[in-house]
Amino acid sequence: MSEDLFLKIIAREIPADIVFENERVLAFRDINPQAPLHVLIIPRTHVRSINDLQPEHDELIGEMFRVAADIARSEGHADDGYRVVMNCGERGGQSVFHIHLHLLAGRDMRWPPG
Ligand code: DGP
Repeated sequence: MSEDLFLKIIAREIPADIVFENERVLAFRDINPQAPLHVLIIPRTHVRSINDLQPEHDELIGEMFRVAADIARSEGHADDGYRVVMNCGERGGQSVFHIHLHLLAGRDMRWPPG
């Protein structure tokens, strides 16, 4: 899968169902949803994976989690609960190399994850 896929969504070169955006982050519905609500929260700036995070990204990562919580709340899942996941690398299940936080809600989550 293209490394630049999510940059293309940010640039509106690929359509996406965007649920939230500001100057720093974008959130859109996953094309292959694994739960009734499945949204990806991404930074506008390109960071390849968790392995590439720098201290300058700390605030950005915090904002991504807060945006996930805001979306979960606005979609009615805050009280029932939900899961946020960030995959890293091939064995971690990462297929798009532009960091993204998965927000999954609307069903019971299993543990441990597969
Ligand atoms: P991961 O496997 O953690 O790298 O998650 C990548 C996710 O990106 C996966 O759940 C499917 C989603 N995805 C891939 N291509 C597209 C696309 O073109 N549009 C949207 N909305 N989601 C995509």
